[in-house]
Amino acid sequence: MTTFSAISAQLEGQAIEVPSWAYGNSGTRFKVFGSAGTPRTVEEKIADAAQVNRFTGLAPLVSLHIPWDQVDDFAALRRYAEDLGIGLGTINSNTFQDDDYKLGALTHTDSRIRQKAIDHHLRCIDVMDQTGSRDLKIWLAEGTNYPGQGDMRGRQDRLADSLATIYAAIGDEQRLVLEYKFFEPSFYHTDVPDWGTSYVQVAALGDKALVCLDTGHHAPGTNIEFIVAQLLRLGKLGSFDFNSRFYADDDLIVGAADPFQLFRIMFEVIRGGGYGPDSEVAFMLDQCHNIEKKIPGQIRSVLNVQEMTARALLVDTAALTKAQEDGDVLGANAIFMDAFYTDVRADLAGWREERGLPGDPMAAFAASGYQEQIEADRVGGTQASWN
Ligand code: PSV
Ligand code: MN
Repeated sequence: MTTFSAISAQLEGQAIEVPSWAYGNSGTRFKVFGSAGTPRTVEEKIADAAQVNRFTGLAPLVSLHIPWDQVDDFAALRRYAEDLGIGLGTINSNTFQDDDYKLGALTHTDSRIRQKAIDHHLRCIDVMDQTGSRDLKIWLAEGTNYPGQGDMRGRQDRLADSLATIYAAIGDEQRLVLEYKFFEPSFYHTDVPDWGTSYVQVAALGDKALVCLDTGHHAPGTNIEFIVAQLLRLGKLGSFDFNSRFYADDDLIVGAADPFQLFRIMFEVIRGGGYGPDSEVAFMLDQCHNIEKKIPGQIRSVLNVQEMTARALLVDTAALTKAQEDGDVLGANAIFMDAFYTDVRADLAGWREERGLPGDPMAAFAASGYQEQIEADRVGGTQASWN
């Protein structure tokens, strides 16, 4: 099997973008719990995100959601983030919390509402120009609840028209990534339910339009790594929203529910050229920390991605290819599993220490006093939340 020292250089430069909303309060439809130290402002969210990078060296960008993270001066917000050693990343549009969009936004039959949703995306592109963000991420909560409620075909056509108008405003260095989700909040049909629909829509737009794969947005049992392989093969994998799930869109810590799935995904990412300095695939977290502390939750998450990346890099691909070509079914499987079962935690701790990072970022954050400080300082105001 490949050794850790043979792959350690490939861990250099790994970047996992963190979502601003992970630091705010979140919950289920039953309850959103408040917690001490939760940010009240966008700046406080960014300050918390900077801690994740400080202790891991893995999270140089924080992604914003508009309007959750609306501020008057995005250029100033960018400077604020840069002073803390991080940048502003993907801009997420939000067309799921306005009464006008109850029956659709980019797909609505009413051209006034469609235009309002398009204008929101154009404003997001203005924000990107100020923040220096590369990606506009679009997730649409659109669809229908009852058979016959809407014209599914007409909605697809209106979606294509609306996306084309938005795409025309995307700058040369910018990209549009279209996320899919198989259900929720619409339950009969969703307008962008799967990677195929996202692919069809972005392929019609052009090279700067790509698919965003949220790991939580698939039916149980879906072979997500196959989708990764296919999208990379087509040159259309733009970005990931990483999280993990037991049932549906649980938004739990990536790698927590099924680390083997994360390993398999990272193996296909590497296999397909989606990892490393020559790849433009963006790796982002899309998570909520409903009951655990949020900054340690994010630190744990980026470490899980790094750990499964290291294990995926350990696969002896030459031996694997030979076993596959020889028809050695169990031999090939054993080569794959050997890498997955390799404990790389001590090696990664040493790798971090060599780079001036704490060997155990979770422990170092806990010892830093930052959590106690924000819990003492952030009294009063309104805690950030998803509504
Ligand atoms: C929708 O479930 C989603 O995955 C989209 O990425 C949103 O931007 C995010 O969650 C936050 O609501
Ligand atoms: Mn997502």
